[in-house]
Amino acid sequence: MRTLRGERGERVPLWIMRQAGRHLPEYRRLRAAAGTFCALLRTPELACEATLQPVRRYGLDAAIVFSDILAVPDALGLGLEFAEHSGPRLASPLRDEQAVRRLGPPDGECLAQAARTVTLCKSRLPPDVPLIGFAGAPFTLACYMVEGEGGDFGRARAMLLSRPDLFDAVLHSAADAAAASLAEQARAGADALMVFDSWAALAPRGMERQCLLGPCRRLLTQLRRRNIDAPAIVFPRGREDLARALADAGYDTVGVGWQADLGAVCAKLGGTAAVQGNLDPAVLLAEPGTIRNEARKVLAAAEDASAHVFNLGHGIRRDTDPDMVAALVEAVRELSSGK
Ligand code: 1CP
Repeated sequence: MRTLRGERGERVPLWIMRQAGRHLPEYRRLRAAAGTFCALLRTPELACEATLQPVRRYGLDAAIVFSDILAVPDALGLGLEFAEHSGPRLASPLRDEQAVRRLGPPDGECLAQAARTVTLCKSRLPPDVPLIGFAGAPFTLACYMVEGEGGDFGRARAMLLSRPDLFDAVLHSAADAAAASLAEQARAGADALMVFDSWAALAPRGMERQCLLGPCRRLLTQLRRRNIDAPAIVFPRGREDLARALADAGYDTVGVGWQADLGAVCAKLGGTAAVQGNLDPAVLLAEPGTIRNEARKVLAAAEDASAHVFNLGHGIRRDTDPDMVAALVEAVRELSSGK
């Protein structure tokens, strides 16, 4: 928690994006027992168990609540479904003006689901392991809300260019709903909050203020206005050039994607925010010697940051061997102690 606020501690803390998920055999068993991904998400007892699994196995320094960024579009009435082979999708994407104009506030009961998982997790986590709540950033959420599913987001990009007024309305709705969800998670006990802008790189050049910075600022302003003071992490994957502007907007920590130059991002931040990241997830497919070397490089690149939370530069791959994750945890602990 101190690191997220920019203080260096006795070692560099570590957690892993998508640490709860398919690379873990115990997650695959839990998921099979739940029947569907949505059942797992919507049953606090099971979602709590998924949250705790990686913490138990690896002794990580933080837990992240088991939920999904698509829970917010679901709460906005777009209908989350999970197709076993193609992944999550929204049943009613926003394809025309009428659909956008019909958007209302998020369903409270829907948002309360993640909050109930948070409460349960907090009651079961060791007191020295903070819990991270999260939501999608407005742009990434808007892309899914218009498109309905992952891919190249062609329809979303077309709406953005042909009807910027409509896309703006989607961005506003996404920002407000994400802020409401994060506020609920914080009130339920989430210690830190993370905003995933996984598809930030799809925003057209010259439109970053409108698509990325403005909406991320709006989200954070709404949180702070609700008196939520938990540290906020933002992950502008592929647009790390915006790190300084996001720090100036008030984000405490900037997550850095694996393709970005971590040292250069730290230099640009000049101590205005802590950094999180950014080991290439593919490194975990290698052997412990390579993992240790690459971890050392990441730690060295972040040496000039005000503070550093070690993480991958995107989610862990499902074909990762848990023993290699354990090797990473051990390497980071050992290499960073004394920093
Ligand atoms: O069991 C399964 O098959 C489902 C796999 C899975 C999991 C484990 C999905 C589907 N979501 C999750 C959980 C999840 N998603 C968490 C909590 C667990 C943890 O991190 O340990 C988090 C933080 C997310 C965030 C998320 N969901 C993002 C942002 C981060 C990122 O990876 O870029 C995104 C883009 C999603 C959408 C999503 N959910 C699931 C999939 C396969 C996708 C990608 C969809 C697509 O674009 O096609």
